[in-house]
Formats: sequence, C-alpha cells, structure tokens
Amino acid sequence: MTTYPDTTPEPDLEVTPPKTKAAGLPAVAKSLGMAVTQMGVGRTAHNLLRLNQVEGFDCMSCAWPDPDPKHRHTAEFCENGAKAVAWEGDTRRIGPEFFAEHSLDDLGTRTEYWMGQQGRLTEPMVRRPGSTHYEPISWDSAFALVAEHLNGLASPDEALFYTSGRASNESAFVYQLFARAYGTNNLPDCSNMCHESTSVGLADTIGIGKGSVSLDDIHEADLIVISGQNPGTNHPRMLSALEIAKHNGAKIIAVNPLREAGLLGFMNPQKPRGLAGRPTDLADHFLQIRSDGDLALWQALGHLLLRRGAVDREFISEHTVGFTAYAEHLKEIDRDEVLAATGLTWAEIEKTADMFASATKIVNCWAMGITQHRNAVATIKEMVNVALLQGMIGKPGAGLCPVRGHSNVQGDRTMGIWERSPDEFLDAVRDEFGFEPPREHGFDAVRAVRALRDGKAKVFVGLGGNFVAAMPDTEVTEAALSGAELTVQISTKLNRSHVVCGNTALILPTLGRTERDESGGRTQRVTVEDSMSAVHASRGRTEPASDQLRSEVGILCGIADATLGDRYGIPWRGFAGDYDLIRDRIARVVPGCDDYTEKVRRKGGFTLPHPPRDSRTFPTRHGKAVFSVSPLAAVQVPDGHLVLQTLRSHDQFNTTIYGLDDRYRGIHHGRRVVFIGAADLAELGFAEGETVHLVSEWADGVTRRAEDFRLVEYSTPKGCIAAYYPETNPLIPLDSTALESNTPTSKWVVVRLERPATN
Ligand SMILES: Nc1nc2c(c(=O)[nH]1)N[C@H]1C(S)=C(S)[C@@H](COP(=O)(O)OP(=O)(O)OC[C@H]3O[C@@H](n4cnc5c(=O)[nH]c(N)nc54)[C@H](O)[C@@H]3O)O[C@H]1N2
Ligand SMILES: Nc1nc2c(c(=O)[nH]1)N[C@H]1C(S)=C(S)[C@@H](COP(=O)(O)OP(=O)(O)OC[C@H]3O[C@@H](n4cnc5c(=O)[nH]c(N)nc54)[C@H](O)[C@@H]3O)O[C@H]1N2
Ligand code: SF4
Ligand SMILES: [Mo]
Repeated sequence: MTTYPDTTPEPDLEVTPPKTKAAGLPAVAKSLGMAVTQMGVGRTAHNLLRLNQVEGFDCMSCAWPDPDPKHRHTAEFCENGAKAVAWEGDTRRIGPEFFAEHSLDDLGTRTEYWMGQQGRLTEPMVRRPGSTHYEPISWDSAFALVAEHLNGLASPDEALFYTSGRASNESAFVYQLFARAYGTNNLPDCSNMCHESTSVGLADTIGIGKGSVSLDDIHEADLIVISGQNPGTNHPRMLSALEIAKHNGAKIIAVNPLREAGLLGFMNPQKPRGLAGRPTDLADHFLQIRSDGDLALWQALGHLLLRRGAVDREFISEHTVGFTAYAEHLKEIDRDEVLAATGLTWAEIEKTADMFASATKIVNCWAMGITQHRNAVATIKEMVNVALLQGMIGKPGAGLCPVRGHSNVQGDRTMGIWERSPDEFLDAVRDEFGFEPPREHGFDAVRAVRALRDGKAKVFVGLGGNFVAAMPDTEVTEAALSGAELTVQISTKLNRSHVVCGNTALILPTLGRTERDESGGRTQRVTVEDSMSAVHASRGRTEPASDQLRSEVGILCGIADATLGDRYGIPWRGFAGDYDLIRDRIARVVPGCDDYTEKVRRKGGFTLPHPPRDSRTFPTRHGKAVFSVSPLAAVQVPDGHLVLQTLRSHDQFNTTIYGLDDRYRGIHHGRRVVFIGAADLAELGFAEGETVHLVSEWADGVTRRAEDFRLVEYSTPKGCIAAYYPETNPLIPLDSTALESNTPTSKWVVVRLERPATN
C-alpha cells in the first residue's frame, strides 16, 4: 500500500486577515482567470455563457437552484461554478503515455491538487493483478472484465455500487436498476457522508426527507436562519437570494463557530455596484456557537417561545402529534447546561427568541455544520420542533431548507440510489421490469468500508466521486479498498481512488456535464434535481475531451449488458441509445414523475410534489407532523483536548483541490493550517505560526495522526478548532458516526496538539 501524501511541505504559505464580505470584483476576476488558464479563451466563453441557462447545462458544482427562466442573468454563475467548469474544461489530457510514465507507487506520492492538474482522462485503463502500472484496455474488454468479476462472486451482496452526487437522474436510475437486477441493494452514496442526517430527521418528523421551500420563499421570508453553512464558498449564489430577501426586509441570523465572510457581507457581482461599491450587510445577528451546541440552542429557543406563547395553536392541533410531551420536556431547561454547550450568553439566545417571536415567515437553512455530528439527527428534529411550534411549514415565505451539496445528490436519491429504498419504490421497480428486487437493506458508505475490510465485499464500482479520499479513517479506508478484488472508477479526472485501488482496477473515463453527448447517434440530454426539488434538463455542447469518452449512461448500460445480458429483458442497449426510453421508465417507477419526458422538456422543468410544502399534509405513520423529544446529551472533551471540525476551503470542491488559497479566511499558497482561538493557544502553550501534529484519540484506543499543520490564530470559540478536509480525514474514526444516520462525524473530532520532536 502507498502512504498518504499528507506531509508535502508548503514553504510559501502565507496568512492575512480574514475578509468580512464575499464575492464582488475579486471573485469574478479570479474565476475568469482560472477558467481562461485551464480552458482556453474560446472554450471558456462558450461554456460560461451556457452555465445554468435554459438551453444550457446545469452547473455541476453545488445544488443551489436556478432562478425561474424569466429572471436569469446572462452570466448566471458564481466564482465556484466557473471553477468547476474550468476544471472539467481542462485542455490538458492524460492518456496511455501518462500512465506508462507514472507507476502506481509514483502516483501514490502525489497530492490531490497535483492529480487534478494533470488533465482529463482520455481512454479506459486497466491495472492487472500485481502490475505496477495502468495500461490501455478496450471498452468491450473492460465491460467483459467487470462482468466476469461480478458473475464470479459468491453472492451479489459482495459487490458495492457507490454514487457521487454529480451523476444525472438517467444514469442514477439505470445504475440502481442494474444493481437491483444483479441482486443487491448495496448502493452507498455520498449522501451517506453528507445530508443523510437531514433525510432521516425530516422523514421521521414531516414524512419526507427533503426541504420544503422554493427560491421565492427565501425571497419572501422575514427571518432567515443559516446554521452550519458557509454559503459564500459552497453555495455562492445563495447570497444573491439572501440579498433579495434583505432588500424585501428580511432579517438574517447566522449560527456558526466561524465568522464566515459570506455570512457577514456580500457584494453582488451581477450588479454593477457590487463590483466595486458597498457590500450588503447580511447577518443581523451572529451567534458564534460552539461545535455541536446547536441542539441546546434549539431547545432553548423552543423553551423561550413556549414561555412567551409565541406558538401557532391552530397549526399544532390540526397538523401535529406529540406536542404535549415536547412542551412538558421543555417547560424547564437547565440554563447552565445550555450556556456551556453553546458558549453563548443568555442575552444572545433571548434576542434570537425575540426575533423568532416577532417573525411571521421563517426559513431555516442548514448544511454540514449540523449534519456531521453525533447528535445531528436529534438537532435536525429539534429545528423541526421549532418550525412546527410556529407553523412555519407549508406557507409562503416559510419552511425548512437543508442546502444540499453535490448538484444532483437529491435527484440521485429520488431515482433510487439508496441502500434502504422503501418497499413501495421496489414494488414499482418489480411491476415495471418484472423481477423481484432484493428487499434486505444494503450497505451504506461506512458499512461498505467495513465490508471490504472484513472480506465481505470484493468488488467496488464508483459512479464518480473519490471514495477513498472522501471517507474517514484514511488508513482503514485505503487498506479496505486495496484489498478489493476489483475496483472500477467512472471518472472525468485522476484522483486518489484510482491510485489506492483493487488487485484489478479499471478507470473508465466519462463525459462531463459541459460536453456534447451524441450517444446512439443522437443528441442526448440528461435531467437533474436541485436542492428545492426542481427538476430540469441539462445539455452540454462542447467537444468531448477525447473521442473515446463514453457517457455515464453508456458505460453503465455497457456493464449491465455484459453482466446480465437479456436477463429480465431489460433493454440496456436501447437505453444507451435514447435516454427518452429511460425517462419513460422513470415516469412509471418514480413517484411524482408522471409524464417525465414531457415535463422536463418544458422551459425551466417542473417541481416534484412535496406534501408538507404543497398542502400541509405529512406522510408520516401518524398522518401528521411529529414533535420529538431528545435528551440534551453534551459530549465531553477531556482536558487538554480540542474539538476539530473539518471543512472546505474556498479553492476546493470536496476532494478536488482547485488551488491552494482560501481567500476569505486569509490563507494563501497552502492548506495545512489549523484555525485556533487565542485563548486555546495561550492555555496550551503554543504560538501562532508554530507547526504541530494533530493526534486523535478515540474510544477504540487507536491513536490517529495527521502531521505538520501550521497554527493560525483565528476567531473560533474556545475549545473548537478547524482544518481542511481531506487532509484531516486520517483523524476521523470510521466508527465515529451520527446516531441513526451513520454519517461520519466530520465536524466533531477530539484531538490534541503535539509538538514535533526536535532532533
Ligand atoms: N465551492 C464548493 N462548493 C461546494 C462544495 C465544495 O467543496 N466547494 N461542496 C459541496 C458539498 S458536497 C456540500 S455537502 C456543501 C457543503 O457546504 P457547507 O456545509 O457550507 O460546507 P463546510 O465547508 O463543511 O462548512 C460547514 C460550515 O459549518 C460550520 N460549522 C461547523 N461545525 C458547526 C457546528 O457545530 N454548528 C454550527 N452551527 N456550525 C458549524 C463551519 O464553521 C462551516 O462554516 O457544499 C457544496 N458546494
Ligand atoms: N472530513 C470530511 N470528510 C468529508 C466531508 C467533510 O466535510 N469533512 N464531506 C463529505 C461530503 S458532504 C461529501 S458529499 C463527500 C464527497 O465525496 P465524493 O462525492 O466521493 O467526492 P468528490 O470529491 O466530490 O469527487 C470528485 C471526483 O469525481 C469525479 N468527477 C467529477 N465530475 C464528474 C462527472 O461529471 N462524472 C463522473 N462520473 N465523475 C466525475 C472526478 O474524478 C473527481 O476526482 O465527502 C465527504 N467527506
Ligand atoms: S451557486 Fe452553486 S450551482 Fe449556482 S453557479 Fe454557483 S456553484 Fe454553480
Ligand atoms: Mo456533500
């Protein structure tokens, strides 16, 4: 096995004061600069003008929705969308010569940044057992090789079919169909590491695991709460929506351990004055909360609102169950416990409750700062409690707004990428395709690693993504994947998961969103669903990076055809040649997708049904929304230890590193930094600028380390520090996961700092 290349020296690392506003001129200049370097001038203009346009392609970066067709700008993109387009539009290529030159051992020493800078993959490559290099293979031989391995397994449950959330609805539908026809529900996905806590928390309480707002609701709200999210970097165009809301009179509350630039102020690059003028002040009230203090905060808010009688009695009696037990639970609250958990003052919490009490339309947004904690599901249910208390679901300008990550992660779930798809979905697959899908739940992402580690799984197929680098406990995950008989990665660019691979390994290069898809001799389009359940078409137009690339649908159908032949009579070849044939099946299988083919042809697409949003009906087992009661379980941190949250810099997309700057936080030319408060530095006897090792000690007795990080003094609550992912993933124990959702606790890692030995 190769060693994790996590100690590359960063001699040019520079730290400047963090920014207090996001976007504006530097952002536009930066994105165009990067786009032009990687794509060339013509290709850049061509692509960027089609980004998020009705006849163009959907931004492959985040899942933030597009404005309705009437309200789109000519340049309907943000800096990070442009970076994603530039990264995919890379004019450099890596083909057989590259792989002949670079052995697996060599590639094993390279960083993600380096790998992403080599260019687009151009043809299928195979690593034969024991070989030191990848070598070319034809598409047909590659498909036959996958089929041979899959058909040779003792049980279909020894195969794992992973999906990253960039896959289109058509590829997702075909993929889950293949996995189930082959005989397994082992469909782990990036959602398992991401918003799974949201899906679980919302399904239990409102009966559907998706957010309940539209873009118009954000514009119309009079109070917007943003918890555990850094929109200036990760959902930049959300700031435009917030600006409109502010203009319409909304107040904004931000809840975050860090004073993220995008939460404080915004210069809209789409408006002339935003390029150089004054920023819009975004947050009216900023709660600098301690890590995982959110459950306590929302309980305190519930308590205060109950005491003030700021409740919607009619909504509660008509649409909910469990109110009495909830109200009883929060009648009294241990203030000291709340203050200790949140690190806030009671006055700050009371001010928050005042703002809630006087608001009539509240939208509540959240992301990874909420979902990647041990108590994540309980925290989300507590947020739902407060929304139910005030009747803030299913009326204009109000609702729950989990902000999804990958551009189509929500769509992939809708299409059946789920290791625990409900029986009704599986029944519909059976009725449509005439076979009985397996009913036993499959492995999620964490269980998939355990299965590989324990020899219970032998084949791993990745539809996009970078599983090895995205998952926690890098050493364990890498050993698990290296032990696979076969790994298959369907990718656009080189990453760590191609290098830490199975005994036999395939790289199958695919078309990206920006590229023309002429599969079957006709121009194909695909469809996607955003964070607000809006579904629409996406069509790339640029020349593919290589004439050997195949579409994701084409590759999946090739694998399925080679593995299953005409078992159950599923027309894989037909699907590959005409995606309308897939859409016709989606229409008959996936709830809410009737007339799918026709509806996605409409300008702007259509929005999927959402009973709580549409009619205040709650499809839970009670037929009503559910108040829940959660104990306030404060997690203890031993003396001399800190809680580390692992997050994204401004120049990355998950494991893809576009550049080495994090402009808003004042970090330049490097990533190996730890943000730490002045009080902790003083108390632990360290100085700003010192290099330290991070050591994580967990209940399993294993000591995990990540070495050589520079300490950067930063405004963050006492005891709470932050550093970038994926460099810190070796510190997160595989078994440290959220209750109920099994999501790795990427925002809660107990660590200590260690001074490197000097000799
Ligand atoms: N440019 C770009 N865009 C992206 C991505 C990317 O990597 N780059 N990734 C995409 C994906 S897949 C996702 S899931 C989203 C992620 O979007 P975010 O959730 O915004 O991503 P993170 O960088 O993980 O930021 C988490 C935020 O939560 C805060 N936080 C941490 N712990 C706590 C806590 O205990 N309580 C509270 N209240 N806040 C906390 C952190 O300080 C930080 O501001 O972005 C998507 N969009
Ligand atoms: N410590 C820590 N770990 C985390 C997180 C965290 O906050 N902290 N966040 C978690 C979250 S929220 C997520 S979503 C996961 C992300 O996990 P993944 O989704 O697995 O990872 P990505 O980095 O998004 O995947 C990038 C790769 O996708 C491939 N790719 C890009 N575009 C395409 C395309 O169009 N088609 C195909 N087939 N492939 C493409 C490229 O080869 C690229 O290298 O990471 C999780 N891991
Ligand atoms: S906000 Fe997200 S989807 Fe929209 S352009 Fe920016 S990166 Fe793309
Ligand atoms: Mo994510």
